[in-house]
This record gives sequence, structure tokens and C-alpha cells, in this order.
Amino acid sequence: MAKEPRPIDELTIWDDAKAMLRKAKAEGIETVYDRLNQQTPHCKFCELGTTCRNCTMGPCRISAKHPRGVCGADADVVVARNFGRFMTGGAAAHSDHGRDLVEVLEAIVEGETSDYKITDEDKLFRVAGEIGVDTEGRAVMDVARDVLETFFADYGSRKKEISLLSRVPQKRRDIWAKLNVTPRGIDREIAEMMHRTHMGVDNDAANTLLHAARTSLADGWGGSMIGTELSDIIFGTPTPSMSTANLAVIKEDKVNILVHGHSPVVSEMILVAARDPEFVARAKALGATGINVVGLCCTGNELLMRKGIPLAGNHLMTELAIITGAVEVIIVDYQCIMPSLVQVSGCYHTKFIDTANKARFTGALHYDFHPDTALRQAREIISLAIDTYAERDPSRVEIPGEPVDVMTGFSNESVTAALGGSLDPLVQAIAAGDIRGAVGIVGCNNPKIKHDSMNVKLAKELIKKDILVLVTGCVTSSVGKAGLLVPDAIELAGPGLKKVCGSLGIPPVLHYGSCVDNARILQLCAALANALGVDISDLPVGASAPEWYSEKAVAIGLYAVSSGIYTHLGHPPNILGSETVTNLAVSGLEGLVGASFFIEADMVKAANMLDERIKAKRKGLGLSE
Ligand code: SF4
Ligand code: MSK
Repeated sequence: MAKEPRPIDELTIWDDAKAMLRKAKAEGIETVYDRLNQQTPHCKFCELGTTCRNCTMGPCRISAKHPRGVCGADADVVVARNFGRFMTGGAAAHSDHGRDLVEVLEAIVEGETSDYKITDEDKLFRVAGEIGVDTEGRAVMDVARDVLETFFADYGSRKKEISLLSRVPQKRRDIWAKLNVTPRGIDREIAEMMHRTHMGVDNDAANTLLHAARTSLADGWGGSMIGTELSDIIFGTPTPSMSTANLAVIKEDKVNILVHGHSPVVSEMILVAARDPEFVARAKALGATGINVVGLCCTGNELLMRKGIPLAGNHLMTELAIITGAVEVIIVDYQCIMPSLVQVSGCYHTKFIDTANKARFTGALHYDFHPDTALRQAREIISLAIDTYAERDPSRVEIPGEPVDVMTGFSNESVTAALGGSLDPLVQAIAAGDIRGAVGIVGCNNPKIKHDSMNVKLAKELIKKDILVLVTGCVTSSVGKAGLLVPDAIELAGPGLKKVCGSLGIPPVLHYGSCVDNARILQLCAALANALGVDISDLPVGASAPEWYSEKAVAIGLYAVSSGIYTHLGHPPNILGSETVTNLAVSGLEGLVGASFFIEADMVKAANMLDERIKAKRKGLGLSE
């Protein structure tokens, strides 16, 4: 039987979300919280990771009474296989997103599109140099062709290692070589995980998990990093700017267009079309004051950090944004898009538009976006949005609250520039103890957890301890709405962090981009380790995904740990049915890769554990507190 619904006040910390949940209830619209309730309690075997559906001799459920599946697989094998496949789903998602950017670069180089161009030539040449592409005296398009060929080859099977491993400190590469987890090819590792987890292949839990580590590294230092670097090269490397966040960025007097998903490829074109004076004039002729493009989730992060486009919210705000009744169209690309958004859109005048053949939604309007037709299609969508504005029912519009200011656009390039051209001042601030360490808070929301409560609490606890926080993905909206992404937030920081951030005019919590942009944090850690001549695991750094839900979040967590970064999760993956797998995750990995996961639902305790780790690492580097 479904549980009693939780009161709205217990679902989220935000007034704008509570207002929309009350509106949804009054209007009889089902949300993610209603469906969670219907699905609860969940299957205990699935929660423990001890169900197997990998063949039709099963499905099997492993228990103390029946400890082996029909084939003989025990709980360790089943849990490891399930975890391996789960994580690989995330690595595949990030990496296929990265591949889309390689294909856009190819379309540019081959002259198949004039809608996209190379915006950051300096970065193209820098990245080319790092992956062994000759740049001396060469034309931009020639260098770009070699870069895209190198990246395409990173997805294949012919290499001993992927190209961006050139950034990894030698000590870390030696650890990977010793464990035989150096990522060779992105698709290769993903395919091999699917092979290993077929019935009767890899039946040693630890061995399966080592390959999971290798696959995650192919994501972090491969697919995700390629996605980030090419997005910067094509659309521009982020630089700091101001914007706004929360549902109030949706405007009652404008044609509102939501962009949602992960890739900037479609949304950048939507933005270009929306700014066309001809469309703005048409919108005004219908009584609107203009066209308002706002972002959700990681597509929102991409536009926020490069173009300063306001962010309407994160994962658990996506249904609620439509429930304002003021959204003309929602345009999605892929990943983290609840299928329910089609039904919620259907309760209003809102048009739901999907744009990728690999991510179609029954009931959506489909535009099959390709680089050669992108702007034309974006213009058709903007035209449709303007027409749809005429269908809006003003009596059903409710936009709660006021927008909150956020500072965005931090990238390794912009941080280095702000520091005067090198990371030395950051190294010195860490050495002096003004910045005691750094933690990346990443990932999602999960309706099982009070929306954004953990994301915000952990960030506040860490900055109090003079620990610099970098955020990506859905945590951006959490900390932005909490007022932590503005320079004034230094008042909530410890004295050292307050001094450093105050002198630079930056917040103590830096917005570092979308989910794939966790690769920026990997790169920063590698650069710091290289500057100090140590391994990443020697640095006073950590990572956390307090409210995670997705396969991608587990891939991020595992590549962070495998890269030597101690990583907190707010709740465990479905691995507790195997002591072997659980012990490996929370302690055994430490001896292998110099870092492990830890699970903690109390954010004060989690911050203390990250703090203890940072203390120990500072001591190891000979730095005083
Ligand atoms: Fe059962 Fe083994 Fe088949 Fe899994 S692979 S369903 S444990 S028989
Ligand atoms: S969108 S993976 S809910 S961060 Fe990147 Fe947010 Fe998590 Fe999706």
C-alpha cells in the first residue's frame, strides 16, 4: 500500500516550489512526489542490488535462504554486475553527449554548417597541443580537423590510452597502469562492461569493479572532458558574469521558452533565433514585452555560464516550471528529462518539443535537429512559441517570488585569468591555509530527500571551514537560490576564504558548469597536483553528491574516486546486498586508488569528514592548519 503523502513543507526548502506544489494539488496535476508515493515501498531486493535479470533462466533474487541464482551467481557477483551496468549507463550518456560535440566540430570543418563556428581559437590550439596535434603555423580548420579525428579515435579500440590522459599526473597514471585500469577507448570500455556482465563472463566482483573504474575514467578524462572542451571551443569558454535564478525568471509579460536537458547544441541556436528582432517584434505585436529564454538543469547551466541566461531551476523544479502556466514551449535535448513533462505540458497551453532522434517522447512535437539545419529549425520553434503565447490562459498563471542574483561563468581559464595568469596564487592561498582545501559538490535532486536541503546545507558547512566549494549541475540552482553564488556570500565563509574571495570579488562557492563539466574540476585537480609535483590523492580536496539520483552521478563519483578524490554520497547506490562490494567502495578502494566513497546523510557530519580528510592531506603535504 502507498504511504501517506508527505506534507508539502517537508518536500522542499523553497517557497517557489511549495507554491507550485500547492497549485498542482489545486489543479489536480500529478508530480514526481505523487508518483514516488505510489511506488513506495520499493522492492528490497532491488534496493540491495541483489536482483538479476541478465538472462531468462531467471530473473533471480539472491537471499540468505537462496544465496545463488539459477546459474550459480552469488550476491557479490550480482551486485557488482548491477553496479557496473548502472555506472556504465552514466558513462555512456556523458560520452555520447561528448561525441555529439565532435560531430558538430566535424560539420564546421567540413563546411556543412554555417550556423555553428569555432568561437575560441586559442582554446582549440591549446587543447590541440595537449593531445599531440601539431599547431605550428597551421590554419585553424586544419588543426580542428586533426583534433576531431583524435577525439573520434578516443571513442574507438585502437589506442592504448585516450588522448586527454596527457593532463594526468604521472603518479596517478602509474597507479592506473599497475591496476590495469588505464582507459583505452571510451566505447571500448563501455562495450566491455556490457560483455563482462553477460551471464558467465566476469564472475569475480572485485575484477568487475576494477573495470567499472576503468569505464568511469574513460568518461571523466574522455567523453565528458571532450564534451566540455569542444563546447568551449564552439560556443566560447565561460567568463564570470551575473545572472538570476529561481522560478521568478519566468516572466508573465513575455513569451517564455524553457530549454532543458544537457547539450548546448540546440539551446544555443534557440537563443540566437529568440534574439532576432523580427521575432521580438512579432511577440510585441501580440502584447508580450519580449521573448524570454530560460534554462533548466544542465542545458540551463550551459547557457547560464556562457550567455548569462537565467536558470529557472533544477531537476525537481522542471515539472513546477510548467505549472506556472506561463511557459509557451519547453525544448528538450536529452538526459534527466522526466517523461511526465509531456503530461504536465498537456495540462496547459505549453508545447513540448523534443529535438534528438535518440531522445524522443511519446506525445511530443519532434524536430530532428542537425547542424546543417539547426538555425532554421530553431526559428520555426520560436515562431511556434510566439503563436502559442496567444493560447495562454492568464487566469492560470502564477509565478512565485523574485529572482535571486547569481555570479556564474567560472572555468579553469577564467579562474587562472582572475589570478593573474597562473594558479600560483591559489596554491599559495592553500599553502597559507586561507583556503584550507576545495570540495566539488555535484549532482542532482532526489524526491526521497527534501529538495535541495542537503545540497545547500553542505555548501554552507564547508565554506564556514574555509573550504572553497565548486558546484556543477543541479547543485548550481540549489546554492544559487540560497544566495551563495554572489560575492556577498563571503559573509557566511570562514575568515581565510572571506579574505581571498573578498580580494578577488568572487563568491566562496563557484559555479563550474554542467554535469559534463565536472571534467573541469578533474583538470583543475590535475593542474594543482602537477604544480606541486604530487598525485591528485595527495591534495586537500574532496567531492560530494548529496542528493544524487542518476547513473551519471555514479559515473562521476567513481571517476572522482578512481582519480584519487575522496567522495561523499548522501545515500548509497544499490550495493548493500554485497559486503564485498560495499567494503570495496567505502574502504578497499583506498588501498588501491588512494581514495574511497563515504556515505553520510547528515550534512554536518559529512562536512566534518571532508574536513578531517583535508586536515590529513594538508599534514601530508607539510602544510599547517
Ligand atoms: Fe539468474 Fe544467473 Fe540469469 Fe542472473 S544470470 S538471471 S543470476 S540465472
Ligand atoms: S541534470 S544528472 S539531475 S545534476 Fe545534469 Fe541534474 Fe543530476 Fe541530471
